[in-house]
Amino acid sequence: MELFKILIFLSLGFLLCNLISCKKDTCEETLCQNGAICSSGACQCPTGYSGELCQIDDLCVSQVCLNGSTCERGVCQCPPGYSGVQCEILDPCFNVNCQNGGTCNNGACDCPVGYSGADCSDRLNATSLTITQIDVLNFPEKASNGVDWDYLGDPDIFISLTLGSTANSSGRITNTRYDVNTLPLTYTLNPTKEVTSLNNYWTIGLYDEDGSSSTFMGGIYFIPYRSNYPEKITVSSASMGFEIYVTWNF
Ligand SMILES: [Ca+2]
Repeated sequence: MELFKILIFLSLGFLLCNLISCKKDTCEETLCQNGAICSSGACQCPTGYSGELCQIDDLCVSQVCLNGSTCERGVCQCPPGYSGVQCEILDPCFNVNCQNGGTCNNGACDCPVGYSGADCSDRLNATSLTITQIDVLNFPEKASNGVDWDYLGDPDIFISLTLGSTANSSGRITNTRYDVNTLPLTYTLNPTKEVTSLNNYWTIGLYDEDGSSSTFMGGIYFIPYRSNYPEKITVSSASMGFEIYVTWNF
């Protein structure tokens, strides 16, 4: 019974083979390239290719490709880091890995403030900062007793900065801006103010200039150095706000 089944299978196979043609294909062993079609054992090359297997890219015959690049349709395919018609240009920043937000410029790292070294991996410690500008973002509309700062008009504002957690008008660092009612108020410091003791409290205070005396409008204490070296330090409370523009000194 089993033998009979095998015979049936073999017969069917022979029949199918004759119907479809089991003649050896002369193209079976021919590995035409670049999309060429094999006909009677010969590769029929598409336009622009030649050679027995159509392996020759005609546009690449006279094209020189350097630095391990390969030619395709007359164009050099450059390896990473290379460019140019012949891949002759090496990007000086290829494989240059600048750390901590540094950027590569012609092969060298430009480091952000607070970092140095060839790859910006060296952390620097600031010894001081220099305040160049202070923007007053907001100030109390009225005094704590609900009265306007000045009987006539708006307050005449100057800024103080003192070491410690208490404001003092003796630490005045700006001129007075009179009758101020528009925000923000920009004070350019001339001279600039250098601040050391970067891990201690400093207090920025606002005063209303009133002739021989001045009225304290409010103040906020803060620690200049936290964990990075920003271009401006923002200090704010519910009723006051400052943006302090600084440069860090190392
Ligand atoms: Ca005043």
